[in-house]
Amino acid sequence: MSTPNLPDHSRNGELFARAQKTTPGGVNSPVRAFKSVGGTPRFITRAEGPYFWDADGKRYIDYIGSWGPAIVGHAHPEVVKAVQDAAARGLSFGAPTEGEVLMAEEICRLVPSIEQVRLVSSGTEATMSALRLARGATGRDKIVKFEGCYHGHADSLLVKAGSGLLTFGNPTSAGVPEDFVKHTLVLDYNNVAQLEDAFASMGDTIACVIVEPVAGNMNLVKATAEFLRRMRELCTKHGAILIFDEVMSGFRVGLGGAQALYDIVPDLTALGKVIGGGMPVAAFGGRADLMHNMAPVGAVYQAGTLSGNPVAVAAGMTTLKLVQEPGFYTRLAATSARLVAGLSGAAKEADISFCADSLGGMFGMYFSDDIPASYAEMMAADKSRFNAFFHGMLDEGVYFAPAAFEAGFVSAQHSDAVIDETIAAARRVFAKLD
Ligand code: KE4
Repeated sequence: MSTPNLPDHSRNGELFARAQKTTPGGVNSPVRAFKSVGGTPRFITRAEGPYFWDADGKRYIDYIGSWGPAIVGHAHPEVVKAVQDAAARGLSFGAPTEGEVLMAEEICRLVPSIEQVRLVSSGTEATMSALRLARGATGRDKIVKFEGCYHGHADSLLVKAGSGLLTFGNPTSAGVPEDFVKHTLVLDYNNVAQLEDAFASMGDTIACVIVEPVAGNMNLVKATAEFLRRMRELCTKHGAILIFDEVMSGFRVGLGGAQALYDIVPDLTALGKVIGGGMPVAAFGGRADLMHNMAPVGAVYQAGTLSGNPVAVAAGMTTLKLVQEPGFYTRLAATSARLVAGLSGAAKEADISFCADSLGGMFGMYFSDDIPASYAEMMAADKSRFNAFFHGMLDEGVYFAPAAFEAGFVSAQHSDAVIDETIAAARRVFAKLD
């Protein structure tokens, strides 16, 4: 079992020590630092299909897939070729390209609620811009989000964020002035009564509600159909904008995202991850009448040097082509279901309190008796047991998210044999868990 927090003289350990001299925590995104699980982060040297290899040459079955983008598998030859061909024509122009038009048309075709779309470079930019648009279009200041949901690191959204900050047990980021969050109302996920109370008391001052329709940043927690239906009704009644943050669920839980599964039409949608195929592409879009508020047409400003970057768009477009192959999502859902059933069976054999859930190509694992339906239920899960399981599986060459509060992801390259190898490893690890 890898021993967290002891001196690590591996190549990973050397790189981690070196990295911390020049970069806070040695990482460029906090969750990568293994703070929540302890131990040494693995520095990845290359990846292919369902695998990646660390600086010590060890191979892992990868269940984060870059936190969602690697849905067709790492280094897919068609995606790599598209990137190489695009790069050979120049990396970035700061001027419009046909590729951006094709991508915008494809997104509008695949997500019918999106009539107009703006490409950006990260999920944070997408949600931050959607919020500004909602406030600009309504002239209202208040926004509603839900505890445990994470929408990126824009100031007004770093309030009880679910990913990263939750991992650090710090529900509100330092450096965010009280003024910046006084308009942000944080409610409980899946709590219909609370949502109704909020709208009853201040509905006509609410600019928007932003929600992960399938939450993946407090582990996987699915919204109830009633929660989303009622949210839609209340937003419509009070003239508030409904924003679905599908940065993670978009093209992950199904081709049309969570909005297609739940049959709910949001006013705006944020996308990311899969639409970049591993390169920096994200987007926000929705009703044309709302999007016409965006500069240069309207008064809501947003911009980006690398927005719609041609090389990144080439990776995203090729990925969007590949996920439309017949049966892609049926197979992906069957893969995560096979994993979830196998893990649950292995835990049961070892008499471990554990359950798991999946939706499309994403899954959640919980060291608790029941699948959580809220942030509070998720927080009650046994984190220390998750951490021991995480390290046991890491030793076995299986890489799950390095935090109990994250969802996991499979790819089209996670074959039954790869899943079965994972289950066999889990059986050995569960048997050793105290
Ligand atoms: P980025 O700015 O990281 O591209 O996207 C922010 C974001 C927005 N909305 C949702 C629903 C998200 O899941 C994310 C980012 N997700 C995390 C995974 N928990 C990214 C991993 C990280 O922070 O390093």
